[in-house]
Amino acid sequence: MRPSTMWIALALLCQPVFPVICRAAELPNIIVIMTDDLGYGDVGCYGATAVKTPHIDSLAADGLRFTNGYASASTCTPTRFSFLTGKYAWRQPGTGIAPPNATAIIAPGTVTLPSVLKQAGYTTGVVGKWHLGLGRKPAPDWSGSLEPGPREIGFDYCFLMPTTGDRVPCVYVENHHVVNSEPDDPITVSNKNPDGQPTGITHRDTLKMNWSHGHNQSIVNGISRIGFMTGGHKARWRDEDMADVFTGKAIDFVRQHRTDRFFLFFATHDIHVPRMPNERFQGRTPLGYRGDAIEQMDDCVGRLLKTLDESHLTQDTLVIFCSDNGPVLDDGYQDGAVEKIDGHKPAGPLRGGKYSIYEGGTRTPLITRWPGHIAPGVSDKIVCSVDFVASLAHLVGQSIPDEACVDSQDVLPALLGDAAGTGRQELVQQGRGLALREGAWKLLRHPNAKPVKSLTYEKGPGKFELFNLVDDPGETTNLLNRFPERGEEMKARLKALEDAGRSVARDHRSRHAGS
Ligand SMILES: [Ca+2]
Repeated sequence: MRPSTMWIALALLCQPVFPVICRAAELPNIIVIMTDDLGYGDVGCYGATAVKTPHIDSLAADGLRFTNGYASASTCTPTRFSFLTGKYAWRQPGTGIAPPNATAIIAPGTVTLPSVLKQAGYTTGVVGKWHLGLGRKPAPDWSGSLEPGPREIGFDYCFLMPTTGDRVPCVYVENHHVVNSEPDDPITVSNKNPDGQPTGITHRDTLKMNWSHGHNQSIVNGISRIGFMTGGHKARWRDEDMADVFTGKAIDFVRQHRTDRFFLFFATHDIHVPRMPNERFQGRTPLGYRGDAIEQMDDCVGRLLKTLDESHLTQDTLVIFCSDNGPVLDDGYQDGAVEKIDGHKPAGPLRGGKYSIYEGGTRTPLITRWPGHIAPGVSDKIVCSVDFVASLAHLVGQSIPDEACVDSQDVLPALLGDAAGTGRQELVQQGRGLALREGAWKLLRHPNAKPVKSLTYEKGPGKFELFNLVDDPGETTNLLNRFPERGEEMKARLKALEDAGRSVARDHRSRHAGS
């Protein structure tokens, strides 16, 4: 069969099921850029003026910018868990913010975004922040093999920071091993000082960046962290180089696989604390290191996009840009973020931020770009990173078993801006408590826990609140007393979604997608 005949036959064959892919001669490469703690109002195309983000703005200008794009939770680990597994993290114990010695949270064999894409013939890689645990219980073997990890859930390649920059171990991991690990300088990680080493408390006056709360144990690169580490002296990172290291690895991955079909999950550490941008970015913005880290992150995005251009892959690559949760200013270090805020609104018009169940916690920048397939514009459709598994499975023509990815809805038409794409009709959001969004309406169910001192967390006025997000995007007016019936209906619906153990219908994955 001649190639052209083959494509026509293939197109006819798959037309009723996969109308999207049949518009393309080949499936696209896929890059998901997930930034860290970047708020709805933190980039230019979402209204920021105190920082310049030309590369992210260009993605939005050439692609689709969502005004109702969500992370599934307002902290790192649960959002990343949901993104990869298509399952709300609150359904699975042990998916809270992972400590330094967390072992692998996603069990080998779990159906994940990379495993689905790998099945479709993609070469898959993850570069950047992991924060989903590595190795087996009782604790990772930092001087040995860190198995299982990303490679056991569908990634062919990984280059990681194991948790986050504010906690030990401060080393990179490539595939199953710490980079530059030496047998005669073994790495240990613990929550007690094992050798009387200097800490952020005993040697506070030596720190290059002071801590504000917590973050006062082992000192690495002049910054004190959460947890204690020993050994691995040649393996320890320099924070100022981290963005360049990750971007270099991401670029290498694209170049190495330019002739393959690839999926890259590029998880920047910026703009999580400790914000310690490279010297060439320090002082660039009036917002202090938090703003400088935003511009550094934008530069990294630009370098990755430039690599696509140089490799002639821009037309053949679907790029999705998102954040893992909303913004926070003082998250444990005194880096000037609070003092230099000067009118910048990290969450834009939204209330709350990281840790919060208000919109600022989970509604974040979300942009899709695929030249020739996504018409540039702005979408108000509700989509969430928990949906990427089912949506991208649809794109590449893979089915997902009924028992897997139980909260991932196929919103592919909305992600591509198709006129028929209606996005989600309802979404459960996770912060301190849960919330249910149904169209314009949002019910918040606060925990009974005591308020936590935080710049972004506010205890609600009662256990429940009800807002109309179209009329009141800033969640200022609780309508529970005015619309008690709606409140009761949504309380019952939230409870039903919890009890059902899934939110996507068993028999037809796309039925609720409004696709
Ligand atoms: Ca985060």
